[in-house]
Amino acid sequence: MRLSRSFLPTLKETPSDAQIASHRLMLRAGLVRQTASGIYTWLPAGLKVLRNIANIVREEQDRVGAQEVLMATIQSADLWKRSGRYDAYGPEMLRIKDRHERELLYGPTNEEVITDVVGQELKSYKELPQILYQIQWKFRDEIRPRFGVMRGREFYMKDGYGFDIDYKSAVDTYRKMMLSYLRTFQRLGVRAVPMVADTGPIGGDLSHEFLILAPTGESGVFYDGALDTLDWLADPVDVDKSEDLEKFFNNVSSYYAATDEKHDEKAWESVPAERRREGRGIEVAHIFYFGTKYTKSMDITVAGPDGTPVHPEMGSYGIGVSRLVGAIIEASHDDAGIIWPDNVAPFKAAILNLKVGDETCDTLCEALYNKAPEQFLYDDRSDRAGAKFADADLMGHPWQIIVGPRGAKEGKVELKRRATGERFELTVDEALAKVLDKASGA
Ligand code: 5CA
Repeated sequence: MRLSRSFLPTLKETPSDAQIASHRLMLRAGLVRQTASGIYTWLPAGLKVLRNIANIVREEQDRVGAQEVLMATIQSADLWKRSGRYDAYGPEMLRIKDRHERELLYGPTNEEVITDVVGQELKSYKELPQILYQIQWKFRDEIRPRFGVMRGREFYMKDGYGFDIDYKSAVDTYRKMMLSYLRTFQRLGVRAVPMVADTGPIGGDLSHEFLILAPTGESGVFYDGALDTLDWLADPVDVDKSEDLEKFFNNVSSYYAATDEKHDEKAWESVPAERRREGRGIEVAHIFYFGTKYTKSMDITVAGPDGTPVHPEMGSYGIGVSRLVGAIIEASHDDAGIIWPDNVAPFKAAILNLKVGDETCDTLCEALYNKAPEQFLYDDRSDRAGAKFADADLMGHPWQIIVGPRGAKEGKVELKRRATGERFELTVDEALAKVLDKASGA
């Protein structure tokens, strides 16, 4: 994208109503604009980030055998009356009436819709297990929307639902999802630690939340730093083997990790002092096993092996995709701006033309830009170099390719790595190789 022609409204001043770094930076870097309390419009660069995250989530869901669907945002109140949650859910649910006075609602979560759809189609235990997921907008009328997209009212969530014939199979599904989440977060360039959690209004008795360490997090967290060193992308877990899943789960669970609500000082003391990580965490995902809670209340059965009807066992699996944009920034920024992990960044690199109008600079920049126009943000504005550096740092591109008249004459550019500040003098081809190689996720 050419900066001179793009809609990337950056702000020099810090917006006064934004209390935390990610909210300030998302506004300043032109990622989002608020349209009503807790409701945002995603601008071009912000939407790219949201899509990059969603695509990684999708790939890792598919990898463990989950199948993508897309449910409507608007739901019928009747379904929620069937499950008994219509009254229980309270004022967070946005209730709507259509022109025929029929009661509708904007979905805060989708257990009822998916249980109804699946229940109508499944006949036999042979069709199980099934894992279905979607990436879709949700609405919760939060009493205090705050911190920008971190606690919005409308937000983008990956919600997945597992259906199994018995407890053992449901636990396998739960463990598959846990692995898929750990892989997802690692690919996103952040560490999210799974911690045993309460199940709240979703219900059930096995649950973990995943927290990213950041000073502005809403929960206190304590965990064994050894968890940060485990490489889930290299771990050869066969997700079709129950023993593999069990080994994986026992390994994760063997390390201490707890939010302040569940913290156990005695167990904590058995973690070697140098490995104790203590701080605050942002909940970016939550997984629940809740057995037959919905299949019973909504009366969904399949024929079991001996022909008698069985209520399938369920779990639900959420990732806060829009919250992750804020959480990643909380975990990865400095005074100058955002530091995007490679796989999440809206652009792999900014090309900074320090002397627009100089033929050598212009020609070199154009040639570079045309190699991968969708991956680069070409700063072709005739602004001062200082303004370009500041904007590139603010927007957080993993690389800056700096093109000045002296280097350009020799076919050289300066490459800056945003995360470390390292600088390299390189030929155009060397710079391209470095930037695009990193971009492939290697
Ligand atoms: N039905 C289950 C999982 S499918 C569920 O709704 N779980 S949840 O309530 O924990 O939400 C899943 C994730 O959505 C949370 O971990 C959080 O990351 C994100 N989330 C929840 N509320 C908000 C909100 N108000 N703003 C932004 N993200 C949110």
